[in-house]
Amino acid sequence: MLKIGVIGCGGMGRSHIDRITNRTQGAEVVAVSDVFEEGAKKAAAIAGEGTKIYNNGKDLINDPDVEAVLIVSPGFAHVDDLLEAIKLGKRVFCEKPLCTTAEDCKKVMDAEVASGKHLIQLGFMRRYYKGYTQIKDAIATGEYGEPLIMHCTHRNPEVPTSYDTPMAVTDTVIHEIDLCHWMVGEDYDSVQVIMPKDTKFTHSKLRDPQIMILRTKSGVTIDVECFVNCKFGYDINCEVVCEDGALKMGMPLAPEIRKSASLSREITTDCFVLFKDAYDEEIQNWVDCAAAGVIEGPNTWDGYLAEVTADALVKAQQTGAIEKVETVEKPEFYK
Ligand code: ISE
Repeated sequence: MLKIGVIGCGGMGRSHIDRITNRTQGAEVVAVSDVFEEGAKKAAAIAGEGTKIYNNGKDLINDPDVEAVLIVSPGFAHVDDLLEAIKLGKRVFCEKPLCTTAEDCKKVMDAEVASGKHLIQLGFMRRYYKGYTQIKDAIATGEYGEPLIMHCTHRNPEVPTSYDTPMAVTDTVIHEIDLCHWMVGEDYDSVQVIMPKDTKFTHSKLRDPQIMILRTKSGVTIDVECFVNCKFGYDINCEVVCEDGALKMGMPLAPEIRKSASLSREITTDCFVLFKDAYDEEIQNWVDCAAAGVIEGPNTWDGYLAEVTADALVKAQQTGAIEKVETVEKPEFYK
């Protein structure tokens, strides 16, 4: 049984605690921490009697009963806990982002490389969604030739009024940033953002929709429509155009309904409904891999690359120009 400590007991933290406690094989939550006592108590109650409660991440990481750490605190708080866990050689699952600056991501990456052990997995759960894994597996057969173009849409029915223009990158398209480079097995060269006409449902601090364009080092060109007040549903699509065929993600299974002279199929409005199995799968995979001492999912390099690419996209939102994605050389350790 892998004994896990969870840092951050908000909605996402509690959802992971429920997942580990009720749907994950070979793991249990033995400790939780949060600066807000009430949240920590609620979370401990999900994990069950005897769960230890801390008010800071450092004490939880240093608890000898905690073998592995799940970090679900706000992004700006990740860096210190990641460095502490690396110091103690404890395995970590860290929700996106790795850290909120490229500099902090690099610090964490350097510390992990120096430790000589792969310890950190990032919470980019879309890599576990069947729709995407089917396309990635199909590309890997070689039957369709090289990928050339990707068309993606990332639509949310609506977002809170606190959501602003940069968040379209840092909260939303951050998923495609990780997913697309993983699908084609390449890092990015440059990015650009085009702002179409705004929807009447947005406000002065949010350009919506946006079209983001990412080019990989070999020239694969990816367009992502990000539309977070689309109103009609949580609608995620992806098509990879290859030399010998085009691969489009299937719609999630839902019955086609014929009624009153029309044909319809439900689109969910909730990302946790669409990606429920993917979340379960990513945590189970992390637990299984922790037992075997490996990381199969997104790693610290992926977290660093996502942060640097996101910074370039936020810059491109302001300049309208093509912006370079400038990373350090990928360490041998992650190749
Ligand atoms: C949210 O944080 C997510 O991770 C969702 O997948 C994304 O669709 C949404 O736009 C984000 O705010």
